[in-house]
Amino acid sequence: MKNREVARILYEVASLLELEDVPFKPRAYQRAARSVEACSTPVEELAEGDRLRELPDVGKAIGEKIQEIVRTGSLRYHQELKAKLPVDLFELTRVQGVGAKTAKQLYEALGVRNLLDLERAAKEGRIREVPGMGAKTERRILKGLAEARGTDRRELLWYAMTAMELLRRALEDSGLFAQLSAAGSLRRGVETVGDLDLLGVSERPEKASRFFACLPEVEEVLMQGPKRTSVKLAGGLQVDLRIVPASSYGAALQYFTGSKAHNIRLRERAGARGMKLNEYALTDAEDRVVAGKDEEGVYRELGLLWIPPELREDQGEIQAAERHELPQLVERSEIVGDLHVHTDWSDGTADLESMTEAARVEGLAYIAVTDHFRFSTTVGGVNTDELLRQVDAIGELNESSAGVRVLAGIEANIQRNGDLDVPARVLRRLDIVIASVHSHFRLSSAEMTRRLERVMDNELVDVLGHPTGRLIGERPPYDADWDEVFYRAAKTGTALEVNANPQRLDLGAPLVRRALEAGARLMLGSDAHATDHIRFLEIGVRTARRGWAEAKHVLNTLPVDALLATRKRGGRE
Ligand code: DGT
Ligand code: CA
Ligand code: CA
Ligand code: ZN
Repeated sequence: MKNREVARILYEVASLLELEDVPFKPRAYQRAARSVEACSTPVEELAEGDRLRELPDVGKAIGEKIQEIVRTGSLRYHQELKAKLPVDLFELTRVQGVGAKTAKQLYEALGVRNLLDLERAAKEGRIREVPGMGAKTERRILKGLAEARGTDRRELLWYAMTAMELLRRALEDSGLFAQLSAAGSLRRGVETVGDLDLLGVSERPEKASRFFACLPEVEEVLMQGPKRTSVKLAGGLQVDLRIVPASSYGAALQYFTGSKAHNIRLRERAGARGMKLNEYALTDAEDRVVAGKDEEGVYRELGLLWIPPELREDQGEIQAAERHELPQLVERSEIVGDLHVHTDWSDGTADLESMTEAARVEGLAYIAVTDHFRFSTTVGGVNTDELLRQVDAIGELNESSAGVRVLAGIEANIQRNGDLDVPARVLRRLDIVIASVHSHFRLSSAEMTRRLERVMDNELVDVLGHPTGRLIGERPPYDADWDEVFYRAAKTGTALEVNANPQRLDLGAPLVRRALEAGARLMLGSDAHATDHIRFLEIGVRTARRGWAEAKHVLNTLPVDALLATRKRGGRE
């Protein structure tokens, strides 16, 4: 264990004690943490030689705690304290403007547990609603978040979409725009977005662009004019608004949607046909406008079907459009169930009934409750008894409520050797089993591949959860031979998850495409830990579409009985 990780636990203990108003101790832990962090010798080495006391600010009591951490990988005292406040205090309090007290308040009011939750709450304007906080606190936190991760970070798709929605609604409500659309990477559904691109048509471009620059979300105006306005939002995200004549709207939308690689191919194609394509129009050899007011026209005049933005990456989509062989991409409305949902039986914030109700509001016909199975290093999670009680509770819920059907499931942990931590007799009682890697991330590619193959050989495993384990901008995928894994998934009939959590989107689009080529099937899961997370499904769908997925490739486009019949162990017993 690295000094930094030991220090992190000590820092958290300090914050938790501080919240409990324990005198003196918090500072003691803080100093010890700093001392561990600053020490160039690995604490493991010091602990081994019984030399921890050599560390400045580490006394007998804390020395023993460090021993425990080094020996067992965790600290019981820390876990006990954390049970009362299961949030990532270390991460949260690193954000300027968030102390332990604020973190606690945010957890109690909004269920904020980690940076992702904090970011979401801030960007969705929910922090200002918390009693005693207000818009100023929210702004400060947004600024702190932007600083905490440097200015050049790309925005996760979900937040970019949230910001775009706010802007678009405001602009539409102004009545100043005859047409308006998102363009750029956001329109293509890319998992991270560098800046937002908006395209509009207006009869009063001067007024429209001034209106845009004066929106309350805008923190800084970088450039303003009737054709182009660039601003920065409070969260640091840049937005470009371009206003074009109606006759050029389609050509401009095509151009500013990109991708650049797709546009280059398209321009080449125009050239080869004696035409010219730019952001104003498609013109013929005599400079006559052939198309420009809508996108369909541009593609049509180039001899192509209209290409969905998600495919515009120069990955064969132009050839497919030419041969009328574009995929029938899966749509959000075709997703009838969410197969990855957590409740407060494990680390979710909402109870079974609330999650079910949220699914109903989202128009779903069924959900699978797949809480975490308890294992030593995570807080929360159901054990065998609780899981069986949950199965009964789900049975009762299904009896009493017509409407959303609830499947009993689990998100089991894949152990290092590819076994699950849940006994098979318990798994047999469940409708659906997701198996996920939550530990031992750093195996060799060969060992990880074998591990995943072995778990998919298990006939009780229906889905491999967030298959690569990546966290966008934070943790790379673990090493494995993915084509081997996909091949085994296809062979064993194990579905691969497209986890729709904004920071996961795992499998990502390129791997989705390879998985489909190997013949594997997908499962879309929101991995919801709160009621409004079910809406993440939207970006799961966007990711699947970018991987050329059709409805027939996605399990949860099936009605529930057909879905259950696809399992290796067959339909309902
Ligand atoms: P981003 O913002 O980094 O997530 O990615 P995009 O794709 O939104 O890129 P952005 O905002 O720089 O430009 C928007 C679109 O405008 C881009 O997808 C294609 C088009 N575009 C921008 N610059 C060029 C260029 O130099 N050549 C061509 N062909 N297209 C461009
Ligand atoms: Ca952009
Ligand atoms: Ca841009
Ligand atoms: Zn999960």
